[in-house]
Amino acid sequence: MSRSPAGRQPADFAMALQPAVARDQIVDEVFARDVIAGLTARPKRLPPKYFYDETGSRLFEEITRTPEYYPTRTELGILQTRASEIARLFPPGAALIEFGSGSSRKVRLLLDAGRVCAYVPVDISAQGPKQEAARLKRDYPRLAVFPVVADFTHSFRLPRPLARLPRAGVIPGTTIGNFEPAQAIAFLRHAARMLGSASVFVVGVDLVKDAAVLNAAYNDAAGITAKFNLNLLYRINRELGADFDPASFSHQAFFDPERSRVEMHLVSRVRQRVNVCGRVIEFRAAETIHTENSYKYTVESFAALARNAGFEPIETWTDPAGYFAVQALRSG
Ligand code: SAH
Ligand code: AVI
Repeated sequence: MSRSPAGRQPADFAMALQPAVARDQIVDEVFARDVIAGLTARPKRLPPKYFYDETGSRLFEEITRTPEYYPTRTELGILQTRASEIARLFPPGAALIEFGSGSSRKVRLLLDAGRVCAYVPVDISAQGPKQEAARLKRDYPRLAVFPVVADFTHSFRLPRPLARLPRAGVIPGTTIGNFEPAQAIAFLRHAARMLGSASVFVVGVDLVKDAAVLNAAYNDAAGITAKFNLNLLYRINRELGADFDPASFSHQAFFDPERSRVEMHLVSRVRQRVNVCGRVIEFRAAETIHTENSYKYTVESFAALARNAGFEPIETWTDPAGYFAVQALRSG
């Protein structure tokens, strides 16, 4: 099995915090290395962070508008009613760091509460933070916005002016669910170090629910999630010169109640060979590439995970159906 230089499993599936890497290296060498490591592993897999090129980020936004994908509108509903309560937990004049900011849509509700003087959107996708920064500066003229394009599974530098400000953090969108639980703990510890002691971290957590609801959310009738999943193959072709035939793969997503996660896969419809970075990758018919896990927690199981990472849960808000939780944690 091909391993990354650090000897770790590929990318998000086994996060290890490493020195910061430059953006162009992420796109080229690290992407190629992670793809080869994932496609030569058994079973085959690819890290979900690579979904988010320009097309993938746009498709994710489309997913959030499908009737089946409840997490976004449910979390927005919680934030709409609880934003001022949540923001009251931030120290006045705080810098708010958002991990995986995407369109920065949800954070606006927290910014509206007026406690925060600086906002740091962090995202692996270059489009999100930079485009949104201009709009945010227009809509919040007194807010300092410092967009950061970085992979938050690695350590990265915070903008210098933040050194003097108290910090708070937010990771909405159940992005935390895309980590293995052990990696979620490692990520939370890393975030705690960046935020400083006794700081508040607000986490969006998708909750365990009826399998039919979960299966529908990741298999929308319009096929947007399928396009989002298959876009990974188009991206590998475009950026790494591979020759995947995306039409010969199909989207698969299902809830595994034992592991409490939705798994996404790309299933090879036929026996085939694909050339990737000078390697020939063989697929059996029906063999899959495991592209994403999306863990679903209970309020209690997530609180236990957070405690394991040195955080104390201080408040939890849920929607009336109990589909989603926003948990405020305080670092030790
Ligand atoms: N916060 C938004 C977006 C969630 S989608 C919302 O709640 O709707 C997940 C976001 O995390 C995407 O914008 C993706 O580009 C980003 N992301 C995923 N893995 C990442 C990583 N390893 N480092 C930085 N950003 C990442
Ligand atoms: C960003 N992440 C939390 C989404 C999720 O639900 O796991 C990504 C996604 N995958 C398929 N649909 C949405």
